[in-house]
Amino acid sequence: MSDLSKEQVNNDVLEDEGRRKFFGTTAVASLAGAGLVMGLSACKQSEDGVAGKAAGHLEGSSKFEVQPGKLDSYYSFSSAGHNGEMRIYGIPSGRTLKRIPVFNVDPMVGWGITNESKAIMGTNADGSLKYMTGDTHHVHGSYTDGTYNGKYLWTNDKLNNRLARIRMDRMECDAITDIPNVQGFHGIFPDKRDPVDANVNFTTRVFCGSEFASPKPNDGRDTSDPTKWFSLFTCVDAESMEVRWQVRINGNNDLVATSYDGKLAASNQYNTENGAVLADMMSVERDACVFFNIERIEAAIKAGKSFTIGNTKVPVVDGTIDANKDPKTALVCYVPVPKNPHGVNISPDGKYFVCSGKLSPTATVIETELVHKWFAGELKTERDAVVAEPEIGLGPLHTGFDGKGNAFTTLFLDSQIVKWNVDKAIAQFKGDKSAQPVLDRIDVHYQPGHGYTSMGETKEADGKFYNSGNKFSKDRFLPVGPLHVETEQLIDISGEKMQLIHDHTAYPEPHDAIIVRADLVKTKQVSDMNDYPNAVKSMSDNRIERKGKKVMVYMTSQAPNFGLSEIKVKHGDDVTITLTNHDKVEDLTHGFGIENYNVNFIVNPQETHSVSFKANKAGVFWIYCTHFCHALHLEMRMRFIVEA
Ligand code: RUQ
Ligand code: CUA
Ligand code: CA
Repeated sequence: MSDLSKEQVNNDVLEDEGRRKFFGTTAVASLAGAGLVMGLSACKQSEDGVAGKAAGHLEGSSKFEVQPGKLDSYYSFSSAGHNGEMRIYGIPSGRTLKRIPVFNVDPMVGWGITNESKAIMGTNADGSLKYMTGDTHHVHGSYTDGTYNGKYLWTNDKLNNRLARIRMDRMECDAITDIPNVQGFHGIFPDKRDPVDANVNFTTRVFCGSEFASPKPNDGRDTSDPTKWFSLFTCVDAESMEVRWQVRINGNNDLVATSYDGKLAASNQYNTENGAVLADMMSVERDACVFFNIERIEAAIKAGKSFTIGNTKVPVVDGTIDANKDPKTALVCYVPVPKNPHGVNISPDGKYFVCSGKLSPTATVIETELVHKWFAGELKTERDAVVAEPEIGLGPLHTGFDGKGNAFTTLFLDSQIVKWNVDKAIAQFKGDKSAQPVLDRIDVHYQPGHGYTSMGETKEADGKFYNSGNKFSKDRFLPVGPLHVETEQLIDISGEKMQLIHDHTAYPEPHDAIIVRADLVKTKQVSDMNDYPNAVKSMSDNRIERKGKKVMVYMTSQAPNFGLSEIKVKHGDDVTITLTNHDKVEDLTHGFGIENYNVNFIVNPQETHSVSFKANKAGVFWIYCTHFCHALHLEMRMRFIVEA
């Protein structure tokens, strides 16, 4: 540990005995144990004259109370980490509205249990799920002309390297795509413009970064030679969800952001060293923010300047540094930023990308226009695209914007959110000594990872709310055993000073989220029976068909009845049950569970779902409605009889 960082640790402890001791030392010590603190330089908070407020004050919070019967004004769509799902919260209340199963199995709705959901998730030849788990970190919505159009959400699976799409009208996953030849698929960002714009000659895409280099193809070759491993940046078609192309890069991709003009995608890199072990990944002072010139990449692919990997058909272009020395033809621009940066976010006016230092107490501001100039050959070095690098605090990670020129960055080590002004940072970088970019700090509890503002990733950023997604909750809630709940803290950013509104809980372990104005989201509250090709459309269609050992059961539900009173099969039969809910009333969902058969799913009004399983136990097994639907809900049951 360097002397500076020791001093910082001591300061942390002295400044505010109780609280800072609690997290400050543990966090810095754990990083120090990993040798990480070496890269940190001290950031004296007194220098900018802005001290963190002791939080816990709830001034102004009642102003944001969502009273009984009133609705939230925003949706927050959140990832769920290694729980594998996506979640919806109401903002400002922080109430959980829905958990959308995506890469995980969820008996609440039968995700991973019904044939329809298994088809989306992907199955092996024997019908079992290919994967039952995932790790979602990033959620982004589809755009038209720089703001959300309410059509789709996407999220990544870092664990099994898949991109999932959620239909926003139903808030259900409708497609999952495997990203080939990558590992550690992390950041995603869609285009911010829509192909319906006649001036734009592309279809909407989703850009995907991957962190971990791996052998190509990863079939057992080169396992002991990491110099041959590399990472890929991937483009997926937003509509077809097919993988369109990939770019071979030096180093890794972490988070992803896109420009507002549809021309650039950016990704921060913490491992330009291509290190396979920790010490190597921290060996250089500067890593990079890499910019992908989408137009040139697509032109190169059109011109056939691509290769493929193994049996994969996806065209791959070469975006390595050596192959992109001439800016005028380069596909990729590597802008150096200090050190192991994390997070890349673009300001709502589209002018600046901000990359946080993580191991440097700085945020780096890169001007979009100057990146374009580099590609035009009009800039001396890549680093000349950097227009500011303010010192903002320790462990900066993610940045949100208020649309009024201010940035809000999470400081993991300082357990603070810092508000800083982009123009002032630029003036300071130019040499104006009077410019003080840091405007305010607020303590959060504890160690924030992600932070995001209301509409902050759109040109309609409204500067109302900031949500701090904290990584440690420690003492903020009733203890519930060793696995702690996470804290999310909502902050009012409408005034000069940030004000804590409230803490709300999040089941582990969300990462990034977006906050979307409620009027942009139009859901369908009742399904259309015609959207289900296997619907059992008439009550008189309730029947059981047999073909050899295959038994097909077609059934309806209407409160408080199932369309059949029993299903009789033989031991060893392959049974498929298709159930259509004929209830039309909003909220009238039925469940379908078979005792001791591990079958459990729901049908919302007018929906059809099916399950297939082997009747591998003889006997009488009650089928009952699992979802409360009617005064006679308990009576809504039937028999599954398996003859020996
Ligand atoms: S990345 S802190 Cu996906 Cu920051 Cu989570
Ligand atoms: Cu149908 Cu409960
Ligand atoms: Ca590094």
